[in-house]
Amino acid sequence: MSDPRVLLSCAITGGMSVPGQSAAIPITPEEIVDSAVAAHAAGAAIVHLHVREPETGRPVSDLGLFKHVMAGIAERCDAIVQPTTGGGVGMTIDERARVVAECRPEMATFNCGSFNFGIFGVKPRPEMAPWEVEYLDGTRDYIFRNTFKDVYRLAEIFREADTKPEYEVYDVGHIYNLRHLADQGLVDFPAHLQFVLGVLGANAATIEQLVHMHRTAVSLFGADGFTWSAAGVGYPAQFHLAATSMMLGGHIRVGLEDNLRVARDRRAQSNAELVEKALAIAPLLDREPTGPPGARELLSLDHR
Ligand code: KMH
Ligand code: ZN
Repeated sequence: MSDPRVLLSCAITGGMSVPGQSAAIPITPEEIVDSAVAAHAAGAAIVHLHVREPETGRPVSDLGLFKHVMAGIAERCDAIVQPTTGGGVGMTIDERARVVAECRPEMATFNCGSFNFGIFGVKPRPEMAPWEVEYLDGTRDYIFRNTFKDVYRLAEIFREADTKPEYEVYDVGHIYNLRHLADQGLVDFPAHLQFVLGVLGANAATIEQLVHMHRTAVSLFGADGFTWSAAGVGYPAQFHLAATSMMLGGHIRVGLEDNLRVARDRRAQSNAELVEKALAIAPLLDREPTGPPGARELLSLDHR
């Protein structure tokens, strides 16, 4: 029998959505801290973080905001705090990874390849400011850049900081990119992979594609070479992939970064609500939600 423990990561606010999409999206540092602490209380072991300009809600990578939010969460709970290195349009990899170099978090995201990232299909709403509508439409021409030069450099920064990468793979080719990095001696094992499915520009959020990507990873790293989690973008993908992942022995990610609905006809009021729904499925599948201490053990983070 495989380990029944399942760890949940909650992606609290995101770096692609805009505030007018949902009033539930936390914006200010205080809102982000409160939402992360509540997600932890609901059962999240990891909180995955972006930060936003407090006045407008525009996604930014401001180091001061990251420090403020990370310290605020650490004061109130023991969740694994996982900042993004996704950055924003036009930023260099060193700028994107400054939070890793300066704050040396236990974990941070490590994106494994370049691809289109389109959210221009989101309908403009009356709540959106003009910049938000422009921002969404601007993703018609947006490439999420993670070149080989970028990822080689990123690997160096993570090693120097002793930060564990969560390898974000959005498509099958990204898993081969990761194998390439491993062949260069740039990956420490066991690695932790996040299969992020459902972004327009990468792989679809279907059960078949999740199974295919998981199998590909097993063929490249061996079943003991990695731990993994699945993040479905959109509704009902978020919960369908969570259930599939739990059946296959994986971990799960939910949160307002990836999905704004808790039921077909109901928008989520909070991250905690999404966490509660996903974890309610766990016992039905003989999986036991584990908090930060168990997650640190599963991810070999306890040496720090
Ligand atoms: N900024 C997005 C294109 C992550 O959190 O590492 C994706 C992103 C992923 O930022
Ligand atoms: Zn993210």
